Amino acid sequence: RDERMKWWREARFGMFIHWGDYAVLGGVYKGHEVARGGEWIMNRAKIPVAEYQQYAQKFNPVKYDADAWVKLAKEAGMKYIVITAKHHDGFAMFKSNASKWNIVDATPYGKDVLKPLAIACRKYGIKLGFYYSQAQDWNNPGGAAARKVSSEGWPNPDSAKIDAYTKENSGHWDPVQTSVTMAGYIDKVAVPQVKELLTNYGDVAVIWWDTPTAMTDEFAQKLHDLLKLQPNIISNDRLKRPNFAGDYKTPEQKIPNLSELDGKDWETCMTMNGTWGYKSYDHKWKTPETLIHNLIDIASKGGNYLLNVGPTAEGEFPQESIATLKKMGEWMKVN
Ligand code: JFZ
Repeated sequence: RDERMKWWREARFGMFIHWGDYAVLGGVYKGHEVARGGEWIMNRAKIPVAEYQQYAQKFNPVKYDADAWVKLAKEAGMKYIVITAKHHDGFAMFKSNASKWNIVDATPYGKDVLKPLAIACRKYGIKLGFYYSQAQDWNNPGGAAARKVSSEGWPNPDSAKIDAYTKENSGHWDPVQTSVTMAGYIDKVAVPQVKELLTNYGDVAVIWWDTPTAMTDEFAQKLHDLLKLQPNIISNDRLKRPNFAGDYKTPEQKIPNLSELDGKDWETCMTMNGTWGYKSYDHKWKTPETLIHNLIDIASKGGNYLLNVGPTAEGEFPQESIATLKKMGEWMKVN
C-alpha cells in the first residue's frame, strides 16, 4: 500500500473537473436560478428523465482541448486530475456499451472526452483519476437518488405533488427511475461501466466514489473487486461506509484542524467559486491568494488539495479559473 500511495503522498495538489450534461443548463432551468451545485440541477428542479435527456442535444464541446487543460494543470503545479466520468445524473462522459446515456451516443459531439484526456495526461506526466457516482444515478433506471425533497429555486406549480411522490419513492421523481431494481442497475450499468473505465484508458491512478446512497456491502464488493484490473489504483472512502474505507479520507470544502488529524491520508476537495458543475451566474470567485493560502495550510498538515474546475458545455474552463490557475502556477514556480 505504501508503494502505491507514494506518488499521491508527494502530490499535494490536484485538479478536480466536474463536467457533464448539466453544463448545458449552467444552473438555470426555465428561467429560474436553481440553488446549490450546478451538477445537481436535475434533482433540485425535479426535471423528468426524458426532458433532461433532451439537453444532451445541446452538449457539443467543440472547443474542448484536453492538451491545453492538462498543460494548464501541470503549469499550476498540479500532479493529478480527477474528472467526473459519470456524476449523479448518470451521464457517461465516455463511450459505454452499458448505457446509451453517454456522450458518444447521446450528443451531437459524439466523441469520448476521456480518451484525449488520458493521452494528454500521459504526455505531461500527470496522473489520471476517474470520479464515478456508483450509487446515485438519476437517468439509468434503478440508480439511487438522495432522499432529499423540495424543488429548491424552481417554483414548480406541482412541487407539493412531486415532493410527496419523492418521499414515497426513495428520492425519485420520475416513475421510469424505479422501473429497475438497484441490484439490476449495479449489475447492468455500474459494474460494466467501471470495468470499461478500468480497461479502456490505460493506467488509472485514482477512483473517486461518491455519495453511497442506498449502497449495500454486496453492491460495494462487486465494484471493489474490479479494482484488481488496475493493481496500483488508489480509491477514496466514499464507496460504502464503514466497510470500504479506501486509501484516504475526503473532508469536503474544509481544511481539518490539527486536532482532527489521525495520521490517515486525506485530501480536501474544494471549488473555486460556489459550485462544482458550471453555473453561468456564480461569480463568487475565491482569490488566488486564498487558494494559495489553502494549499500551504493543507500541505503543511500533510494533506492533498483537489481544486475544482467546472467547464462549460462548449468545452472551456471559465476564464476566472484559468486566470487563477496561472497565478497559482507563477507562485509555485518561485516557492
Ligand atoms: C458530492 C456530490 O453530491 C457533489 O455534487 C460533488 O460531486 C461533491 C464533490 O461530492 O457532495 C458531497 C459529498 C459529501 C459531502 C458533502 C457533499 N460530505 O461528506 O460532507
